[in-house]
Amino acid sequence: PGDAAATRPLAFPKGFLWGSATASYQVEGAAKEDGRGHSIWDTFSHTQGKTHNGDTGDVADDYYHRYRDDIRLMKDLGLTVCRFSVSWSRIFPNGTGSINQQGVDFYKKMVDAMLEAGIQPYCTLYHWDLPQALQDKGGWENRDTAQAFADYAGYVASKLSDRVKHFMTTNEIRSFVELGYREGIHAPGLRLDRAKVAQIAHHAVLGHGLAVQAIRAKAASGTRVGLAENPTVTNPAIETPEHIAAAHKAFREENAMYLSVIMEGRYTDLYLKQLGADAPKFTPEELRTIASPLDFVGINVYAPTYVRADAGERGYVMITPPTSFPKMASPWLTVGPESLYWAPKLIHDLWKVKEMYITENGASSDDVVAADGHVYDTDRVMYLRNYLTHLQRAISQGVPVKGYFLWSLLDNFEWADGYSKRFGIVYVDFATQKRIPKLSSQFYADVIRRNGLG
Ligand code: PNW
Repeated sequence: PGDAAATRPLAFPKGFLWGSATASYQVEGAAKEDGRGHSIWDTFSHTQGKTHNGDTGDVADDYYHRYRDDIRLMKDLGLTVCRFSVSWSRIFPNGTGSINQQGVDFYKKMVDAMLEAGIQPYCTLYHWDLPQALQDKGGWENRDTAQAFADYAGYVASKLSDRVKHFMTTNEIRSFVELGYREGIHAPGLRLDRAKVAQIAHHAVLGHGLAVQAIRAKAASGTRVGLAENPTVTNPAIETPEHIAAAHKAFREENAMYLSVIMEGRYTDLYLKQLGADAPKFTPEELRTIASPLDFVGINVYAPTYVRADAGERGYVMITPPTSFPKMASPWLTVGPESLYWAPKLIHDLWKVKEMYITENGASSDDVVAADGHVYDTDRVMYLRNYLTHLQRAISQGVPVKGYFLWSLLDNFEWADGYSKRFGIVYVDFATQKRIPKLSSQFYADVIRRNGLG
């Protein structure tokens, strides 16, 4: 493979990192084993009516026991990186205080298995499974949770940074704040007003910033720190200068409570004006903490939004797509492959970020096992090929994306959708735990082998 796109069409740069992503509660199972404490997702999934079919993560992919086999699957596909998350309540069963050594040992062993397979681990510290003991004290409504998170993050980094070089503080602050505390469709299942939600979002970005500082204080030198956020991706309706300018404005404003304040250390004027008396309470020092410098920015990219230029104060308006807009199996997952061009491109243009990763991208499909025992997920292959084509376009224009983590290797516990929505490139028969690589596994292995699409 050549150095960039120059030699072959649709080639990725030499050394580009190809991986997959998972999260503790979605794959591990072993919910009651080895001293793990309760998390808000245990509570939520065991509350009647909260998840599809009453599904829970009690067993999930049983990754806790099967990780060696699953890491072998990754190796066979040619993955060189893997993103996983640590379950906070395996380490601190009560959120703070006493440590559960068995939890620490599990992640050490699991990471060592990755390293032995030639796979570099990327560790997320918070992928939504808050210890229930902290929710009992208000969860992210309570500012103390931000400090508790930093203490936990620093502790994990001190224990794993001899073998893990990359840490992400949080996964998708936007999702856990809005789905968990505003819409009530994820744990802890609350429906709070916008003033409370704004304050919760502030505590969460503050937790991120405090965790960045704690990791830097406690981890081995050379440790790299970032996050995995899912910004609203504001694609220009058409790629003309006026709509592209609108897309830049929209990206900052639509992400004002999350990525923008993290990158800029200030809430945008329009955001504060729009919230008025409902704006979060904050100090200048908190804003500096929130904007602690990062070594990399990870973004999870799925559904698009579209914007057009407008003469009003904001300079843009969001477009509601027609009902005929193409979707994957999850109703929210509209297909907009150019999102994988515009998301990193807009971030690079706005904030001059030097290192980025696509920390998630993938699709749900109504997978079926065919009579011959295979799974032919041609829609997922189409989705991935098109999104990756746009990622290649961004990289070939100098946007510094260093790696791509496909969500996900295995079908897993898809939160409120339980096991009804499959995102894996490997099919899981949940009754037997049998793994069947889908057509998309062959596609991905081929992309990795050729380091490109052409
Ligand atoms: C991400 N939405 O979640 C999460 O990081 C994963 O844990 C999850 O399994 C994956 O994407 C697939 O859903 C999202 O409603 C959940 O827009 C919901 C939305 C976006 C991302």
